Amino acid sequence: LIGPTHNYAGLAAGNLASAHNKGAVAAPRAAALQGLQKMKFLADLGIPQAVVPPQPRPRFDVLRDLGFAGSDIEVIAVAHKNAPHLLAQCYSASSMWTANAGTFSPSLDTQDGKAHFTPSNLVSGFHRSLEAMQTHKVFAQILADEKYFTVHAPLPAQSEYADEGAANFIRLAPQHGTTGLEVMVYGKDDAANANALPQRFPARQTKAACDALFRRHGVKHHLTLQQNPAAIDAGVFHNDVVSVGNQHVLFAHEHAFLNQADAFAALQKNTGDWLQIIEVKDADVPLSMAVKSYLFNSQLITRPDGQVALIAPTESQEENQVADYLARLTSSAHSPIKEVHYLNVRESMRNGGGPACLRLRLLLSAEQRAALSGRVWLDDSLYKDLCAWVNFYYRESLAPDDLADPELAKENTSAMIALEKIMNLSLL
Ligand code: SUG
Repeated sequence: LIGPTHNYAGLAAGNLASAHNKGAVAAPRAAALQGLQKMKFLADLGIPQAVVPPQPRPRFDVLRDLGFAGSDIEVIAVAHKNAPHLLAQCYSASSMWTANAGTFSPSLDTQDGKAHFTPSNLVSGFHRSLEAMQTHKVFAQILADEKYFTVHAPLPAQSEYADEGAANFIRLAPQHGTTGLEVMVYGKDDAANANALPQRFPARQTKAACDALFRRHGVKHHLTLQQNPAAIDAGVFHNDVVSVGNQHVLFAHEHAFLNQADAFAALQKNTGDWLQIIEVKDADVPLSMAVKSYLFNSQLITRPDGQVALIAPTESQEENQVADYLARLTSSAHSPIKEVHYLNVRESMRNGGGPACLRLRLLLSAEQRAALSGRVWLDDSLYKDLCAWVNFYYRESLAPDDLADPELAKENTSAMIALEKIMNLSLL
C-alpha cells in the first residue's frame, strides 16, 4: 500500500525514472488508489492479495541520530534548510516497492518444511536502508505463526551482503504445489568475476547475500545467476526490470543475464522439460525500450484455471513496439502467456516501480493463508476501508518543498494511527 508521502526526490542511483522525475510534483492519493486498484484487479482474477502497510514517515529518529535537535518542528525546519536531501530520504515512501521488502522461501522448498522470510537490508541506498527494521516488525506480526513461518533478521548491514530481496528472485516449478528451484540474480560477486562489473551504475545485489539467504532458509534446490552488467548500466537496477519468472515460465530479455546461453543451460539442467523460456530479442524490444516501458516488470501470474497472464504497466501499451510484440506473443500457439492486462500504476512508475515492484509473492497453502495475522487479506470490505482511508488522509499533490510543512508529519502520524486500527497491526 503506497504511503502518504509518496514523492519524487531523485534518490535512487541507477534508476533512470527516479533521476528523470526528480523534483516533479507527486500525487500521493492517486498513487495509493492506483496501487489499491491493482490489488483489487488481481484479487478479482483469483489471486489473493494481502496488504502490506506503508511505513511511518518522516523518520525523526534518524534525523535526530544525525544531529538535528529540538522539537519536531525545529528538526524539520533545520533539516529542510541545511540538508534537504536527508529530509527527503527520511520522508521517502519507498517501502511501497514490496518486491524489495525481502525474500520469501515457501515451505515446499525448505529443509525444515517451514516458510522462511528475510527482510532486505537495502544497504545500497540510504533512504531504502531505513525500511529494514520496520519491514521486520511488520512481517514478524503478519507471519507470527511459528508453526508455519520463520522470520529472520535482515542480513548484516554491510555492502558485502547488500540485499534487495525478491526483485532479484525467481521461483520455477512445474506446478505451484511442488518443490521449486529458487533462483537469485546478483549484480556483483566480490569473490570472482572482477571484470564483469557495471561501469556506470552500482550493482545492488551481491552473490554473498544470495548464498546466505539460501543457506539460512535451508533451500533445497537453488541457483545463482549473474545479471548482465551492461543491463545494469542501461538502467536495470534490479533483475525484475529485465526478467520475470512464474511457475514453469521464464520471460526474459536477451540481455538479462551474463553469458545468457550458459545461464539458460544452467536453468534447464536444474529444472526439467517443463521449463519454458521466452527470450525477447533485442531486435524485437531493444533493452532501452524494455527499461522505458517496464515490460519485464510485469506480474506473471497463473490464474486459478491454469491460464498464464501478464499484468503489464500502461507504459508498455503506449510503446507500439512493445504492445505489438505482446500481441504477437499472446496469439502465438506456442506461447504459454495467453493474455495481457494493462494497468495504470503511473505514479509508482515515475519512480521506477512497475506492477511487479509493488508486490511480493508468498506461495502459501490454504492452511498457511489462514494463519496470517492482522486484517491483511483484501476483500471488498478492506478495499472499501482502505480507499476511504486514503481519500481522507492523503494529499492530492506533494511537491519537494511540501516536505518542509510540519503539518505533513502530523498528518502522517494520524494516518498511521487510523491504519493500525483498520489493519489490526502495530505500526508505530
Ligand atoms: O529502489 N525507487 C526504487 C524503485 C524500486 C523498484 N523496485 C523493483 N524494481 N523491484 C529504487 O530504485 C526512488 C525514490 C525517489 O527517488 O524518490 C526509488 O527509491
